[in-house]
Amino acid sequence: MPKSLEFTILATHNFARASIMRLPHGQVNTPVYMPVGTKGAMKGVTYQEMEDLGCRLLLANTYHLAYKPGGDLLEKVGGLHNFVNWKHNILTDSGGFQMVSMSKLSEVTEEGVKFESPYDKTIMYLRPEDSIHTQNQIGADIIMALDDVVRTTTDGPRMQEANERTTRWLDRDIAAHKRKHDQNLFPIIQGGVDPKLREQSLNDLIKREANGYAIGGLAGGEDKVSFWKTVAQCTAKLPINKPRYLMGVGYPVDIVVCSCLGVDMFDCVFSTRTARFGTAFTDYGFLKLKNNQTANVFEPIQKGCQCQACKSYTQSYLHYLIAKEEVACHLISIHNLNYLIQLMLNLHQSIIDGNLIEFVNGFLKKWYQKEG
Ligand code: PRF
Ligand code: ZN
Repeated sequence: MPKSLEFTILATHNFARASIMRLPHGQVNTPVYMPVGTKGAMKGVTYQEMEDLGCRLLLANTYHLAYKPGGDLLEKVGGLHNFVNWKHNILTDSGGFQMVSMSKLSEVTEEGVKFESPYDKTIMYLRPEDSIHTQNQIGADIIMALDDVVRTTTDGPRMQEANERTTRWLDRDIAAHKRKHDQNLFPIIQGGVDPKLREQSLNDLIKREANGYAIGGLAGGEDKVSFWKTVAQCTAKLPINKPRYLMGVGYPVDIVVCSCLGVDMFDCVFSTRTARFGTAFTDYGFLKLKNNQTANVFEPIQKGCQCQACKSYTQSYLHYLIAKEEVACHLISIHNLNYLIQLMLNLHQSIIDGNLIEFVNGFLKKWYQKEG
């Protein structure tokens, strides 16, 4: 039987790695950015467009899909791949993060999480067994453990409890997982920015010998130095021959730095969310297309960008369009996704070509220097 995940490192530079990850729905080059289609749809972008952009691994969320259309319906149609007609890979987050993002509507006990729906006030229980059962029904290529997530800035006994509970829940996840042959369950390292708690989480989770690991509990308001130190502590200890996924990180500079620290996978809603507010990624930092100055710029968002928006339209036209038409958000989303997908390809290739240092220097120099 073929393995559900094969991870081949092609080249390294210090901690950075360029790899090929083979999953049940095809091959993915890493480092990789995974666009987020929380509810089984990308906001304003079709799956065909995602494929054309070169995306081979997308993220969806168990909590939202369990609510609608529901695990039973997805199982009936043969999983989310069939339901949305996406032939490449999918990763589902467990719903753990919603404990933080929807904390006013959730309650955590040793048994699991109880959510009140923000839509119709119905109650949903998400125990480790429920999260895994729903993720088995959804059928993603990588599924995530249900973790007890607390705000990064929490400390004291609650952080310790969350850490230890995440390990206890992982054992319940592993016991409940029915599709080990074609779905990879990734544990999530927790422990906030406390090195001792991280160490404990790393030791406990590495013992469970998963096919890959996630670094959770970051990008939640901690300072940059603690963030980098914690990422470095995790990548130094995690098994070299398995993929590492840093959850919720998608700011271009963070992706570049953390790839250098040995992270292989990233996800974040930031690229598409910020696009809907009219902000585009460029080599020179963020470009706010709502800004009146762009009305007189008859050039694309980014010279040389091969995306649909840049090949066809000027900043001036996009600026004009934003006030009137949804299609502007669509075009900027496509540009931002293309930007990140190309950034990842460049990182991958520069590690292989042995010029990561030059690439990172060039990237940072431009990012922190205004054009012109
Ligand atoms: N756990 C889960 N999903 C997440 C995170 C986490 O810690 C983060 C990090 N803040 C983003 N998404 N399950
Ligand atoms: Zn573009």
